[in-house]
Amino acid sequence: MDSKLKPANIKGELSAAGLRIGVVVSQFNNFITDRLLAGALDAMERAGAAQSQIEIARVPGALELPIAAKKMAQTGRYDSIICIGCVLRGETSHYDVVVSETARGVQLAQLDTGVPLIFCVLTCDTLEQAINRAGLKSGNKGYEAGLGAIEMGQLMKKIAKSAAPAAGTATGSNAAQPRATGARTEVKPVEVRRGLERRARRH
Ligand code: INI
Repeated sequence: MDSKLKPANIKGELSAAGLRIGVVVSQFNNFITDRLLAGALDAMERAGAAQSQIEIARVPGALELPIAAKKMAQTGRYDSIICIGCVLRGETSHYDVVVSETARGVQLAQLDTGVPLIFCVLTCDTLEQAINRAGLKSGNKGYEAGLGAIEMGQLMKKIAKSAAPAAGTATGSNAAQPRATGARTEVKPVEVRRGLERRARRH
């Protein structure tokens, strides 16, 4: 039976208005990553982005994407960040490590900082497969990532806005919390020392 409930839907528009987007691009396999970057820029331009709204950082390889993206996210300057890379099985015996650590690092960084990190890392067996995903048969994954960055950037703004109470109405545990800075709560060295001392006294 269909429900009569019609809850509000929150969706990010495909408009770059008011957004700042970061892009981190791996130079390894740059024959592919340059094409992915071109696809992402094309999508953002079509969504109305101006050059001044986009900043690009270059890293040596896919494994360096997470730390650079996290550093960019922690500045608080970006609404979303695209991570572009290409890992080819044929070129490395540690393919699985590069792929899984890159994906894990990007996921951790976005959850840590609260800034959407769009994962645009091709993981292919052959160069031909990568070429097909960077502008030929299977479209351009960079283009999809560009749209994803715009949509997520706008969605996060909307969610933040809908969660913020009107002036003077903040109440209880649902009151809006200060915006996350992206920094993890650090345990101060002195607190660690005191904790250890307390434990030592108990034994
Ligand atoms: N980096 C990639 O982006 N793609 C690859 O296919 C790749 N291979 O084949 O090894 C690769 N390795 C480099 C790695 O990402 C780091 O840059 C390097 O290990 C230094 O930390």
